[in-house]
Amino acid sequence: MKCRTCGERAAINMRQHKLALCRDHYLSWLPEQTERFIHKYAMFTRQEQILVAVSGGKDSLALWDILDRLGYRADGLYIGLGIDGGVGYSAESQRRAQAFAAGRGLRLTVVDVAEVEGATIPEAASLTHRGRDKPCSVCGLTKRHVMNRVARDGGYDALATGHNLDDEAATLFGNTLTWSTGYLARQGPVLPGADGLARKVKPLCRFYERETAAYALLRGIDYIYDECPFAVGATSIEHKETLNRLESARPGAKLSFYLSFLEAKRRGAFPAATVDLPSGLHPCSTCGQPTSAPGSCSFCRTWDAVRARRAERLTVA
Ligand code: Q46
Ligand code: ZN
Ligand code: ZN
Repeated sequence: MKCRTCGERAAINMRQHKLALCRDHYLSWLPEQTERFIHKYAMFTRQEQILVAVSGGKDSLALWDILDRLGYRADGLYIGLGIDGGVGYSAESQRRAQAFAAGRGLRLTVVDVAEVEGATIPEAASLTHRGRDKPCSVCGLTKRHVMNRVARDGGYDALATGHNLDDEAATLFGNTLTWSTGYLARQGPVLPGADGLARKVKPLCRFYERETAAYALLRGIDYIYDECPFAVGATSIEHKETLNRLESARPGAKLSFYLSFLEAKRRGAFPAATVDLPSGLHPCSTCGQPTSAPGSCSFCRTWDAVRARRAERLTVA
């Protein structure tokens, strides 16, 4: 297989795009496409300040690399969750994120959840009813809160995450199976900011996971290969497997599923009335972030309960 641009040996063959490229042309193709999507979906401009949520994995580091190369003003945010899983998951991913930032002279904010809130994510999960063995619910709630807080306090215009097409198609598939119209109405490359919440953008949402992985590898980015140990058995992974079977029978199926959804949305398939946010939001009485719950937001209530149980345990011990 030869590169379509220069005729050299291709490093990647993208059957779904009927396109094969050599290393160098692939490394310029992917950022060019990202730039196209940033404009197409009006994600942000070069004058705006972007906060990239980096996990130390391939997608978020590839995204930060691309935005920096394209000349966007992008800082990073790493959230230390305190997850070990026998592989030192959090410590290793933080090391990768910090080395990446240091190597390129980029600014990275690190928020260590245990330091700020008083417990790691797995500890917090074991101390609340929000999933004892599976900390994903506390984790998701905490990450969203921290991202919003850092974006607001730092005056960032947009919060960018490294979600790829496989992630988006799996979320879309899950929401379609349950016809969660509220979630479907809010899913897309851009979620506009409102009431003190930063605009959320996903510049890599049209790239297959293997495309972002190939970019990170060919670019020589040192990222953490391990998934979070708690991701095992997640329904999103089952959905990804189902979609992968579809994709191998019909290359391009995943992309077409996602793009047809965006087109249906553009034509009004999910009217604004189905969006439960942002109407009815008010500032949390404790942290000031927008919430629909009366009084404190669920982040503050959850972490207050974690700290109270932790204190009780320490007293008993
Ligand atoms: S939610 Fe769950 Fe992820 Fe948090 S605990 Fe790990 S798998 S990192 S996206
Ligand atoms: Zn080439
Ligand atoms: Zn709050």
